[in-house]
Amino acid sequence: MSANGYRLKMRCALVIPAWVPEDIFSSKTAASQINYWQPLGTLYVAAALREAGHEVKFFNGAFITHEGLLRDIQEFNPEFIGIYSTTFGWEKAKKTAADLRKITPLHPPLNKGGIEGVFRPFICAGGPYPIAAQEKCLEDAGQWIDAVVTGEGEVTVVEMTERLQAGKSLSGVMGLVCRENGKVIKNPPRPLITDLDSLPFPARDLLGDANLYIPPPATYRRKPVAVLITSRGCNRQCIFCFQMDKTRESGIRYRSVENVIKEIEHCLGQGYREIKFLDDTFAADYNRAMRIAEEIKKRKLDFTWFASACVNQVDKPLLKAFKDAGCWAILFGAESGVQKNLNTIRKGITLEQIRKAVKWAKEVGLKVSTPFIFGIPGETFEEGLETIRFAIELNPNMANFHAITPFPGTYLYDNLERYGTMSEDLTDFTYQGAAFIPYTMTKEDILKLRQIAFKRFYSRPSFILKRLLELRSFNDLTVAFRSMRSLFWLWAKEGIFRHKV
Ligand code: B12
Repeated sequence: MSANGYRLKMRCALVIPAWVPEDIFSSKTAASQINYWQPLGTLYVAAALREAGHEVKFFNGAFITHEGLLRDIQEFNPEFIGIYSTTFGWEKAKKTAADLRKITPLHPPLNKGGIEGVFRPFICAGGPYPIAAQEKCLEDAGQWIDAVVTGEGEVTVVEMTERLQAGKSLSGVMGLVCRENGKVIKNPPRPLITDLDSLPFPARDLLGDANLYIPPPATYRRKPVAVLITSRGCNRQCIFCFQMDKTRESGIRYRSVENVIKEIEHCLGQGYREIKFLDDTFAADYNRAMRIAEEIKKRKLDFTWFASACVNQVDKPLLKAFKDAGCWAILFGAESGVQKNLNTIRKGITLEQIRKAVKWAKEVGLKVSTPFIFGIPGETFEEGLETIRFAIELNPNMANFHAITPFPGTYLYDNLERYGTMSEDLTDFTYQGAAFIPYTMTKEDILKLRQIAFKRFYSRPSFILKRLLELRSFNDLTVAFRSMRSLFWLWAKEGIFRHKV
């Protein structure tokens, strides 16, 4: 027991606030769109706290109600609580902190932090929104939250818990904004972790039933599916993308191929059969990507995988190597069918490069997924229709049609007035909510384009026939049924989007 009553082995709860698919999607189509990838970032923080000797439990509100979450956390009775938040999830994160504060502890008080006689767990927030909003989160959440982690969490949370145990001030802990004796302390940002190989593997064992963490239907082949990241950061300048390092000056930090392979083997040892690589650009280093594929093949590692790459960083031999190593699908960020709009979002690719990459991927037998976005600054409704025509011309196996979103911390958010207007409602900050409206379109235009896009792309008889001919398992059948149901509601024009067109 440390001098100020914190156990040397602190009980640390890491929490994803409660949310349901209907918070983002219409109830009629949520089943065919919902994604439950593992919360990798939070699992990295969990692994770091555990490696520092703390007892860590993970509570995921994607699968527990808010009340259930509060009950389970009360039972665990943590001294340290870390709450994850995206922009969309911030209101929920605040509510979770507020209600956790109201929970009366199950055992007598230990530290001097709180009011005499009442144990007061230390609550901090982390994740994309706190990283972008920083002290604004503290002001907004008032007494409910004690600190905000303003960058990568692994080192910061361990240093924080050490200071708490020693009863020392948190002043000077890099990558942290906190409140002490009523005053807000903004510590300097923590440099990004360069030696990623030094980090313990994400604590996936804390997830409980791994089969709960399934990607959207038709985007995985085998279960359970793990997500894994082989590098951090991106050196591209897309105006809508949230990155830890806004400037991108830190570029991409790579893990060694050996370290990546070790984690893959670790996941296979845990029973995973598919891996989704979360790297923003898996092939940014061509030779490294080739080596990872060759190593997977050489070691005959039995799993299927899915990765994202940039169209001008791949060629046919690399995609063939991916295929031969168990990759079954590749996601190319196509975004728009109009070159002017690709230039506006600073994507740094051409329509021709998109056509070539999709063609090569198909030729080597990979399934292709291409997301598109509507509402690009300067985009017209007619250009939006051109993007739909381009999507149909490319004819990928999966296409998604999002609304561009000005996430805090992005270039689009920081230069908003130049481009358009933004919703005040943080729950609109999903790829569906149309939180940004360019001066050249209306919100209805964006929602209409998404509706037309899904309807035209997925209702083509050739596409439906190809999907039916590809059915191989009962799972495929359920996926097809869900997609047909969404398609029906699409046509029925009823309840497809939260916002009426
Ligand atoms: C996995 C993932 C998911 C998973 C799991 C999310 C979760 N945690 O519950 C699922 C599929 C459920 C999901 C859903 C959504 N997501 Co998502 N998701 C991701 C993705 C692809 C990877 C996150 C990751 O693990 N990164 C790798 C790790 C190493 O980095 P990290 O997460 O930043 O973690 C570090 C720090 O943030 C911090 N940290 C992380 N967690 C915690 C927790 C605590 C307590 C602390 C102190 C620190 C801390 O330390 C970590 C290690 O250094 C990111 C894109 C990306 N590349 O980051 C988008 C991303 C986080 N998602 C995003 C969005 C918009 C959504 C949705 C709204 C999508 C939608 N449908 O519309 C929903 C909202 C869900 C919600 N409850 O809020 C945006 C958020 C942008 C923003 N500023 O809000 C991102 C950044 C994508 C993007 N670029 O636009 N997502």
